[in-house]
Amino acid sequence: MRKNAKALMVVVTAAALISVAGCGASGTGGYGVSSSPPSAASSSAPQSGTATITIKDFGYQGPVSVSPGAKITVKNEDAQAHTVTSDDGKTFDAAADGGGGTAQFTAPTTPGSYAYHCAYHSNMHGMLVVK
Ligand SMILES: [Cu+2]
Repeated sequence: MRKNAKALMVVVTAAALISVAGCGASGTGGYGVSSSPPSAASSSAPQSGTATITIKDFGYQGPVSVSPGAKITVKNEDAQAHTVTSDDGKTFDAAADGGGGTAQFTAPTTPGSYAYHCAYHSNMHGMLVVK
């Protein structure tokens, strides 16, 4: 009897872990504690918390929209250094060296449209949409 109780706890703990790990994907729900434990958990869930803005030829390329608080990587494929600087100058500011340099910043947690520019090249503009 003790063995059974312990086994049940293991199953419940595993189910809890899986439901936490899969919070980004809309699950089918209904694990329930039955004779068959959840198995073959899908490992193909996309990471919605990250995004990449690529800079090339003095222009920003994607993403148009990200989720709140997403970790955004800036990848600079130009030879010159560029930045992704919010137009208000304080929400985010990331500088990436030329020649493949990268930088990271965290997207705002408040949904909205955030215009940004390059601090070095005033003709470079982009828009980050958080939703
Ligand atoms: Cu620039």
